[in-house]
Amino acid sequence: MQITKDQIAAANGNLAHHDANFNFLAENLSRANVAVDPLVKALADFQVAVPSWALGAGGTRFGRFSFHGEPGSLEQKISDVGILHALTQTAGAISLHIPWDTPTDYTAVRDLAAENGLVFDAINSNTFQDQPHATHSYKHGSLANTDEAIRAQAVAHNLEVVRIGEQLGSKSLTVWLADGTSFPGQRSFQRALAQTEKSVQEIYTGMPEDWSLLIEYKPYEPNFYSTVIMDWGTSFMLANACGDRAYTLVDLGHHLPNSNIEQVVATLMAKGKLGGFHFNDSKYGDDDLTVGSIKPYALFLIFSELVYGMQNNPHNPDLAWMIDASHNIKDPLEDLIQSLEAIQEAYAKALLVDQEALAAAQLDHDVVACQEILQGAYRTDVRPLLQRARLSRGGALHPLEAYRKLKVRTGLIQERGKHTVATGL
Ligand SMILES: [Mn+2]
Repeated sequence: MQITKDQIAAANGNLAHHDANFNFLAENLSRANVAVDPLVKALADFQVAVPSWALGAGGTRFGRFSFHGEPGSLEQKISDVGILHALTQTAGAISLHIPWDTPTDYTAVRDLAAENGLVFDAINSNTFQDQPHATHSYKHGSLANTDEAIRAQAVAHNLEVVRIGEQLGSKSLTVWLADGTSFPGQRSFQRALAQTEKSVQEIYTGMPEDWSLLIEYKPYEPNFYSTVIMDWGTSFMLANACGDRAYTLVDLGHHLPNSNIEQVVATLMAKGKLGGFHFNDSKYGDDDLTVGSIKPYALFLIFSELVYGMQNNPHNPDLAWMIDASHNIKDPLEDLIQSLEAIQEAYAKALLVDQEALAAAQLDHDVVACQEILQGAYRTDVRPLLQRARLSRGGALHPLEAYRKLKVRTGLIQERGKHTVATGL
């Protein structure tokens, strides 16, 4: 199923109301000396990857509830991202997980992505579960395993993922390592770290020279006593041990409660080592909830540091942006539309922060003014800017409304039937 620009234009209807809202905001912003056109362009250019695993029903360790029209193949997942991109014009990339979504026909997959205006972003390996026909089990770890043969198998898998990514035009590999322990004394922290460092170095050395390695961290889960790559510092250290094209990847849900993620972002960008970013939201842990659904102000503060870094740290690479969320109750496409909107909203508000005034207030030790500057930007209703950016690319004025008006889910159910899909999750 594909959505055409004509269908979207029809769903948009009369734009007079939007024009009035946009002009009102533009007038207010220009009074504050903010140029509106560059803002709209920055928003229109901002693209976030959707991972192949976000299109199906996720689940918890208690169960998984399938839904009608759920994509069963990689091709159907690409087509779902195509629908998202057609409506929002901000989901122009897909991030594959191997082996869950290993292509069988590369030409067909590449063509289908191109047809939908999508590129392949960072590709993800999986050594957190055993693969069919694998010689060794990862029950006691993969890249950090005490057994050299098991580590070698995990390194070889990562390099195989790189080979797959090369055929699709990906340029980076994301490694998230589940290795860790659930009980004190189970393993030597120092040996596990040393073995992990050696393994990631082997992966890094085996990658093509124009590829980047993104190292993700997470404090706990699936192991509950220790995780080998538990925090940004460990990831940063491992990236440095690999080389210039190895970076830290920040996942919003991979922090202990109340961590100052905006400061983590600032520190990494100052050192040119922030390579990737995973969006989601959480109340307690790695909840993988809709972006901006719980802590939108924290998201804005994080985005403010991202924008500051993008403007002031030219040695930091372009980031691989991705939504890393799971959908247990909502229609994943509707949830992803909400997430994309929240990301764009936080980005737009961060772009509105008057960096010069903020720097001056900081130098004056005017704490109150600093807060006013940030909150002034945060309180601005930027939605007309987002709408204008989408419209400039042929997207929907109101993506969620258009999705429902065009009866997308009904169309997908008609196309795919009411079957239940089993996934690796
Ligand atoms: Mn992640």
